[in-house]
Amino acid sequence: MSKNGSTTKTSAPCETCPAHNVGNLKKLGINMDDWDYVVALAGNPNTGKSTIFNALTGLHQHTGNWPGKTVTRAEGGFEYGGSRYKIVDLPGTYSLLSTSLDEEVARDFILFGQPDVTVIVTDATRLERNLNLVLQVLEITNRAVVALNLIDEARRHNLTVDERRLARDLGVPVVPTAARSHEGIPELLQAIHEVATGKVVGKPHRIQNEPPALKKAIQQLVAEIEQAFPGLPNARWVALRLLDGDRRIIEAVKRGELGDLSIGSTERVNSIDMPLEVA
Ligand SMILES: Nc1nc2c(ncn2[C@@H]2O[C@H](COP(=O)(O)OP(=O)(O)OP(=O)(O)O)[C@@H](O)[C@H]2O)c(=O)[nH]1
Ligand SMILES: [Mg+2]
Repeated sequence: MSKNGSTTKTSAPCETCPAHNVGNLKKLGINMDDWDYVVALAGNPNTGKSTIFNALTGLHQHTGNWPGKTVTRAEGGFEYGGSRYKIVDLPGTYSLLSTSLDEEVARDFILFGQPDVTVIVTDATRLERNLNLVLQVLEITNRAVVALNLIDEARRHNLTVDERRLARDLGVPVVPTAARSHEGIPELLQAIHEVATGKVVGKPHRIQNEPPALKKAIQQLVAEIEQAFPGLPNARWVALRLLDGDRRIIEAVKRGELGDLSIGSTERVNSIDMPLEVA
């Protein structure tokens, strides 16, 4: 039985030991011309995404104890277990259905940036609220890891989270972390590596029993969307949003812009919050 509940693990025990591999972390700062995998850091505002980003890259993204510090996406790199990773720090978002500009940057990248692994950083002291976004992200990808961050704060408030049970229920790895003191970072790195390389395959629970009429409508729309936008990931998600009347997605389809949504957020990257120094 793996620590990741219902996930499947096939590697030898020694390779999966975080202590064995942590010395392999090489912080690459902004030097990442080529990479093997892209990792997105998603999560509600103020959950410690930029703190994790800094711990992994050696960069100095702005952090602070108020929501909304990161307003554009920032990129950095690290090397681990023989692979080069590009990691993207995103603005906080409560929902993939959000409409504010900051939140759009995050949403567009998660949906259309095609990250190899999405790390969903949660606040262990406010888990219930944070699970909304976790469940939405797990609707669109099984290549995810949940970081149960601020676990030190949770302990301080005498809150305990059964991370094994949570991993089993969600169907993806869950790693407790206290990013500010680097607690759990080796385990998080290992989980990212295992998902990126396919050693661990997530099996999120998804709603299966849609009413027949909805199922048919989704099938029809997915076929049309895939024809209009070949290679688009998450055509099913787009179909659901269209059926839901999501104005931005309707506009994007009408204008033939769907495939460009992730490019749009790249263009929004400006100098406001870009990483500057390597530690
Ligand atoms: N006690 C404790 N504090 C943490 C931890 N991780 C981050 N922090 C603090 O929490 C605050 C928010 O951290 P950030 O990394 O800026 O959070 P963020 O998710 O990037 O925030 P946004 O960009 O606004 O979405 C900062 O004051 C961090 O020092 C942790 O594990 N434990
Ligand atoms: Mg941030």
